Amino acid sequence: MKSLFDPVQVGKLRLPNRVVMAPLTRNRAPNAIPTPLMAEYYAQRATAGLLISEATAITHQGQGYADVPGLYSTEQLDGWKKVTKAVHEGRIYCQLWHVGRVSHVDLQPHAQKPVAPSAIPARTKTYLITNGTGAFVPVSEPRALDAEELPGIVRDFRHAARNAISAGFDGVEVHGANGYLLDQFLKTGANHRDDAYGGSVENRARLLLEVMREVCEELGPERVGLRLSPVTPANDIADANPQPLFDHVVRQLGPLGLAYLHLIEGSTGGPREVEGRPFDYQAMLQAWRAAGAKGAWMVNNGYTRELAEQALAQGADLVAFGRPYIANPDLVERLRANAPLNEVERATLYGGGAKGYTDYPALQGATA
Ligand code: 8OZ
Repeated sequence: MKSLFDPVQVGKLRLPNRVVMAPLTRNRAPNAIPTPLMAEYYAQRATAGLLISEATAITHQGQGYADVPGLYSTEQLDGWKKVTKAVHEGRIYCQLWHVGRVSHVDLQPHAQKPVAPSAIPARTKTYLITNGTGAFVPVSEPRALDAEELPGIVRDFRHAARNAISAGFDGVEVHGANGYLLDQFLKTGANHRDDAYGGSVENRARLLLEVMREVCEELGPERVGLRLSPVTPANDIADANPQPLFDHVVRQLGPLGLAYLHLIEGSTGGPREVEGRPFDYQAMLQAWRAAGAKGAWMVNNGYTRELAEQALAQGADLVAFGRPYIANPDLVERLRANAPLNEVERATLYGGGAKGYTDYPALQGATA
């Protein structure tokens, strides 16, 4: 029987346990530059088997929220170097992000329209900070990317992956989930293209697979993971028939040799079952394995210690915890001791400083 507290090999890394800190957007990087406070926050959580950074924009065009970090300037890389150094003996991957249509002209280069597979606005909000005050505002109307622009996007992912390694990360997780650019290409609700990147399942999966192949070529697949969310409604995303879509995606990914695949089960940060959107994750796992995948299967969304142990018994290798990690820097130690967890304070989730960020207490006497 696997336990959450067993060591496990993931790509190049030997993880001391199977507890993963999920990527968590916290909007505390003014001008997209990681700060010393962020270094302290990640270092506090470094007993996780693996830390995954908050979503990090691969380019200015990939930005969609105020004060989220980037990975495309020297200052940003210098900021990240302090984070990876502070994490020290911990292990940390960087999540590579292009938001696509989930953005606002105020956040885009030259106040241009955000880009998307098709010019279909998402009925969702983003987060802007104006004169120090944060607010959720509707996203801007996007423009459809020309096919000629897509090789540039693939290159941007590859370049950001290289930057992540130069900044001291152990690997990268490509953000293919939650209604952002790669998920927009995958799904019928956002992709109405009639070229080689729209229409059939094969065409809609093309951009994601091109990105994955390029990033694997750049770093070696043992330093690359991918996050997917087959049925989440996050950011107004939907697909008419997700099971065959993700079946195709994992069959194509199988031979690549990824370090891991990270699945958000159900609605991101919400119910694990989405009404009207049934999905068989076990079938997806079997299809990935049948295609030759040896990487780790990481599950996420609403896990408790008990649910996590059940998932491990059913074929999962790693369990990612999101909100519990915001409020519990020593989550591994608490889960191990079956100790109570601190509750998350909602008001301090996005933006601000140390309050609700680095001031959540560890267990009394714990050496986290
Ligand atoms: C919450 C707020 C803003 C962004 C995601 C990167 O859902 C995010 C995100 C979450 O993947």
